[in-house]
Amino acid sequence: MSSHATVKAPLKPTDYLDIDRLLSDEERMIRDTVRAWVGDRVVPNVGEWFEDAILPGELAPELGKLGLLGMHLTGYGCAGASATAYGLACMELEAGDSGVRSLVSVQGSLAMFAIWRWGSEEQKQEWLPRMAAGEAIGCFGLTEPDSGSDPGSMRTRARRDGSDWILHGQKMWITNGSVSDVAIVWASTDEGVRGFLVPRDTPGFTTQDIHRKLSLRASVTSELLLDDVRLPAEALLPEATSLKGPLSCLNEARYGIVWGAAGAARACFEAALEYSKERVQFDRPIASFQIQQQKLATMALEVNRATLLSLHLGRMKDAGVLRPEHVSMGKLGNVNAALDVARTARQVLGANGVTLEYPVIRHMNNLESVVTYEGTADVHALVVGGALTGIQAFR
Ligand code: TGC
Ligand code: FAD
Repeated sequence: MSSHATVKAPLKPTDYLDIDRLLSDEERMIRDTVRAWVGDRVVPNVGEWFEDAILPGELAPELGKLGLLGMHLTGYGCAGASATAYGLACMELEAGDSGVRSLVSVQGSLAMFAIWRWGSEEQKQEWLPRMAAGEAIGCFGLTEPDSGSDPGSMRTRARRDGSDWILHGQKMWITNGSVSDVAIVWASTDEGVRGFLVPRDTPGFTTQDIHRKLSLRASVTSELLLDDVRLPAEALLPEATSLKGPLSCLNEARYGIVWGAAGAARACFEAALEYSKERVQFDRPIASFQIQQQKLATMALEVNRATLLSLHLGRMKDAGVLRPEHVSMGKLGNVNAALDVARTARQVLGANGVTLEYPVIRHMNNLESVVTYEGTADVHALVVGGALTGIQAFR
């Protein structure tokens, strides 16, 4: 009886495998709320933001009101949502633009998570409620000009001076850097890698935006300069004492990217599907040519595969069994898949595909950052390879 009903049900091109039915009512409701907000606030405007290289500041309080900042954290004004719900939100945000998902990832999974997981009670009380509301913005400074994939080689130093700390160094490629009220800065010390909360107006701390990016343009990316910045003892994240501190935060943000990449891929596929049915050449819609149908079928497969992988990892995270090595496989697979989908979709759109009138080339360019930040595809392949073989190939 049910198989008969399944055969007759119309197949949804945008949810080919009916992944929707694997979600709870609450998860669907959260997903639809975020999708509606993205459709209203991001989709109509993001081409212009991308062109002008801006991300309006008013988005953060709106995202706060929606409960999306530090969404999967508990207490301190955070929504305490499941990992799967958080993932679904990231998918919808990145279907709009990777820059908007980045804002949410860096705020919730990197800056807020660092304080939530490794901070003192006072630090949590001071920062988390305002950050959850989008009234205060955070950034996460790990990368340096000479220290990217190998953050253990960082040169930024922190030394004790009485009960104070003195920080000196430079951080590079920092999302939200110049718009942040607080920077989480990771530094090498005599006691290992430690994290510090550096409020915006601290003397000796300045930022400089990175311009001329052709990717993730609707996102602020900055350099952080720390010139003998003096900080009180209370600025230290007391519980983080090694590289494990920042790397634990990356697990959270990478998990969101697994979902986000599936969202960007879906947006590109949908644009290509729609275009292929409308665009007529040789007196036929281009969707009627076999070679275009093959492209559409391959894109649909990749989008569905990426979404299922995200959901599987989400369920694992909610069950408490997700490991960093699993997240690496997800980020590696889904971002590479999204790049393939974006590049294919761009070709389906012909010349129109190179303009900002359509979302595809924006996603395609954004994904070049996504495949690089939070650990490059090479880094994640090596994490997976290490887990498979037991042989560490980084050095
Ligand atoms: P290794 O010796 O393996 O480990 C050092 C310590 O860290 C622990 N650890 C982890 N802990 C939690 N989660 C993980 N994923 C962890 N990986 C390692 C490890 O157990 C050890 O702990 P302990 O207690 O013994 O100290 O470290 P390594 O120096 O060999 O490096 C390993 C490697 C290459 C995987 C790591 O360094 C790495 O992930 N590199 C990539 C760097 C990266 O992803 N940077 C991202 C910067 S932030 C960013 O890009 C934000 S963009 C955001 C946006 O806009 O959306
Ligand atoms: P490198 O590490 O120099 O790598 C160059 C190439 O060498 C890559 O292809 C890499 O895969 C390869 N490679 C490196 N090591 C190995 C190896 N052992 N084996 C094989 N191949 C290897 N960082 C932050 O801390 N906070 C942020 O908020 C942040 N936001 C960012 C926003 C944007 C838009 C971008 C582009 C980057 C951001 N980053 C941020 C930095 C990002 O995390 C780094 O760019 C990334 O970790 C890679 O470092 P790298 O660029 O120095 O490349």
